[in-house]
Amino acid sequence: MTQPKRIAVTGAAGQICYSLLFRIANGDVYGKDTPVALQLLDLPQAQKAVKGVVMELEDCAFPLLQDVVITDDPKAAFRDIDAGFFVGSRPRTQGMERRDLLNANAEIFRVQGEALNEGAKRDAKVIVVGNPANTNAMILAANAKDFPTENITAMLRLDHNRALTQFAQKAGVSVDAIAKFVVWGNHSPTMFADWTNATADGKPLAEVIGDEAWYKETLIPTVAKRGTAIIEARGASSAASAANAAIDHMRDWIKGSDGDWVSMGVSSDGSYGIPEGLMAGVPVVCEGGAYKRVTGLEIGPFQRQMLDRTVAELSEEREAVSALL
Ligand code: NAX
Repeated sequence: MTQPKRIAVTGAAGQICYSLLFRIANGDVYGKDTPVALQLLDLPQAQKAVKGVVMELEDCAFPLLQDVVITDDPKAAFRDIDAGFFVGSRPRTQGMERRDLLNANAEIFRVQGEALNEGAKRDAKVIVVGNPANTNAMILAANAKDFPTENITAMLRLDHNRALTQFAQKAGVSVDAIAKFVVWGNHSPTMFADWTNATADGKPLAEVIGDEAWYKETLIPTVAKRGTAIIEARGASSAASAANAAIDHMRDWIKGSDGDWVSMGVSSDGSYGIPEGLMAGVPVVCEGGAYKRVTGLEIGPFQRQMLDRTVAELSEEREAVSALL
């Protein structure tokens, strides 16, 4: 059998991982012909819970799952990895200011960036899910000095997928009929779900739906507030859908996106007026194990206003954690 792909997953005892780990072990990222080994990181107090999850993984008898490591040491977790899902992060607790939350997470991702730098394969692909995902990914990249920054990405795919279904329902088409849609900016309520170039079965989506007021007043806020709506309905934050989005993001990056756009948080090259180095959601096309930014798009006044708003928030976050960059 071929060598397994070694995959680090942080926050392994958490609720997203309770779905994510089983999907990875089932071959949903690398495919049904590629064995995998999991390197699971969580805090010391969560080690027992991780062991419980691993017992359940064993009880699934996944043919592709060759090895599982459980650790509270980031260096052990990231050694020789081909991929990393950075899900674990510090949640906001009562009375905690946004700046404190940013700083607590910045410290976690500083330590993990150094460990990634020390042990991971240089072509490892990394997705940051743990919030604030974009800024955490930026800190990770800044502290993994010999690791290629383009291999560190942040997850916007859940927002992307959420919007696809809303559009498909409104347009009366299937989700895979929709192409060239993107969520720009920060994974936060300022994100910009942009249908400007989107098509449904090859026709402009805006014409198919024919209701700009719905797009601006319903779609954009619905997608932005979807996480809160899930918490209100379920009593817990998005988990299976977040895991699914992480799988989609990594699978497309590895296997390709068939020419379609997907939304990924990547380190800005300065295009579209997004300051260089910010980890911002942009449209990309994945092919041959790499992503390429979609370039040369014209940005209209409404797009500019929405983009500037989310980029301003990313700049503020960068400012708040500047000591660790
Ligand atoms: P949980 O609170 O269920 O699990 C988090 C796990 O991370 C816990 O087991 C905890 O012990 C662990 N952890 C904390 N600090 C750690 C560290 N330094 N090293 C390793 N593990 C650590 O959260 P869950 O619902 O699984 O969500 C995880 C993260 O995803 C949160 O930050 C959440 O806000 C974020 N999300 C991001 C989304 C995105 O689209 N980018 C969407 C879903 C989700 O809200």
